[in-house]
Amino acid sequence: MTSPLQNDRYAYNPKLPPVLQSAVGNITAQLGDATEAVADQAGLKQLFTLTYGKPIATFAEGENKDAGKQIRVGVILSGGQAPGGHNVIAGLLDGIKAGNPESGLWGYLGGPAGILEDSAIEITPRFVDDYRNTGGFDMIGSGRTKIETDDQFARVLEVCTQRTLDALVVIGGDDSNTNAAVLAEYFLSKGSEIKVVGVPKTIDGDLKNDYIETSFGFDTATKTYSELIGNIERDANSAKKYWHFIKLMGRSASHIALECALQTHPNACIISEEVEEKQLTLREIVDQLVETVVARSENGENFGVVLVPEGLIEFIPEIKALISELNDLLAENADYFSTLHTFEAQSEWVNQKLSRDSSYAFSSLPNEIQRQLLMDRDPHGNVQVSRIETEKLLIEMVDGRLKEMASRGKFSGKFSALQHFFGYEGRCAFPSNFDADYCYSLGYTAFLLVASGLTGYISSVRNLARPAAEWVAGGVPLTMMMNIEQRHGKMKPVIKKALVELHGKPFATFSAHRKEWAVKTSFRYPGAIQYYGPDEVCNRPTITLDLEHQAP
Ligand code: FBP
Repeated sequence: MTSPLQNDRYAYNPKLPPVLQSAVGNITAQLGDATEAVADQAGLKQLFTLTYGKPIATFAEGENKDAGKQIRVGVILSGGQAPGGHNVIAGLLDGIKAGNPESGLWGYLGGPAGILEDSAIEITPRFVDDYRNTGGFDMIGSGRTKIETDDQFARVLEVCTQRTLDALVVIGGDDSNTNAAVLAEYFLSKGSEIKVVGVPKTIDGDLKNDYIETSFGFDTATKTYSELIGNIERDANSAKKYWHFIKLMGRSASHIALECALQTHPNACIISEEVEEKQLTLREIVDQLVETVVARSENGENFGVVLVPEGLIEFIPEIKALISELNDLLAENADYFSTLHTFEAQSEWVNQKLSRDSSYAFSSLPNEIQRQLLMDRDPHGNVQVSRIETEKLLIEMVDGRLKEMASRGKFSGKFSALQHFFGYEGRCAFPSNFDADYCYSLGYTAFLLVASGLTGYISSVRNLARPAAEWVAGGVPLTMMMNIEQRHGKMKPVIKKALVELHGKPFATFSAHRKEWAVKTSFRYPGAIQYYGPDEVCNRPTITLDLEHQAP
């Protein structure tokens, strides 16, 4: 049973960059100069002998003789859900069919694992119509299986060859697009002509650079969280009795928390990148929060809102060192650790094995957080930060400090705190008009990259802070976005994660206002995402995008 909004959104026509409105046979890729990777150029050149240094592609009007060829394309959704994924597939399919109605698209089920298992369905226009402009990845599902061994690469090539695919489109974040780059190189090295094209997805917003201005899903997710935060702020300002500590998704970068802070003007928002830069200890972070609570209480305001990025815990120096030691320890001793059945036995063993500093840091954490740090790792051996209740940890520590101050007569206010975690609430929302338009354009562009014979590229739609009528479509060679980093003890080529730039305009804007927002109630209420109505209400990009790309 579909909802009225769902029915209405099926009929929404995404706005496209002007060049994509021409017939596909009249859209050609203009290629620029050879490119270089953002760092470690020599090493990357050796690893990607066939795909390194390709030029940036920009689509313009001009004859494309190959656009009408009959082709077969495979597509996967990889990693966490992000609003607009269905529209990428819709745009891709519509492009493919505009090229040649006999061409076909196959969706691998459940993410990268679907390719390894060769589990796919044909995506037809009739099938896609039930998903246009709606959230979720349920059309074909997603997953976090990583394709990284030689056997897996060989298997992917085997499956794609057996299905006689001409191209594979990987919709994912930095890790998945790194995989796409490696696959493109691998296919060529094996003499295969199957093209690999990536699409930038992640609500976290950390897959971006000059050519990928934002990853899709960030717009809708942050607008959804900002609506919820604004509602909570209004409740806090009405009841005047609670402090709300709100953790926001974003496993590494704090872009989501920063954007939500710019939208809602909370009393505090911790930015992990700043914590790392200034090497702030947990104690210092708590001190800053305590200062804000005390200052507001002196104004008679025993309420407020604090935003906490999900990844914070890994940026606090002493906890970062602790987590890294724990990850290695648990990976190296997985079998033995699994024989320890009680938390007491586990923590005793861990405490003996950790370095002195890390053992101290571990012991100073509340039991519940210790337990969460010892929980199951993700498939890559990392602690699952979204399951660590950092917001609760901060509440407990702030509460402890205030009680201690109260006992010395230094605090006479009240501190009653509630915790929230906003993550899954925003990942499958109906895409905003921005994400609906952007994603459809990204999918259509992915087809054009394939139809232009390009491989090892990521679909790119630029000039996004301007109306869609001024957007520019093209492709960026994936190797250009890579560097070499140490991952699990090995040096690996990876796409560089874009963390919050402390010299960038979004952070500078926040930083210029945060002192005032801390003490004076300055809440801003963004309200729900609007799909119909005036442009400034329905088609505004995020403040982050606006600030990063507005004219100097
Ligand atoms: P991606 O990086 O795959 O886009 O996922 C991001 C994210 O939403 C993070 O913000 C969060 O930490 C994580 O997914 C949660 O993962 P899971 O869906 O596996 O619980």
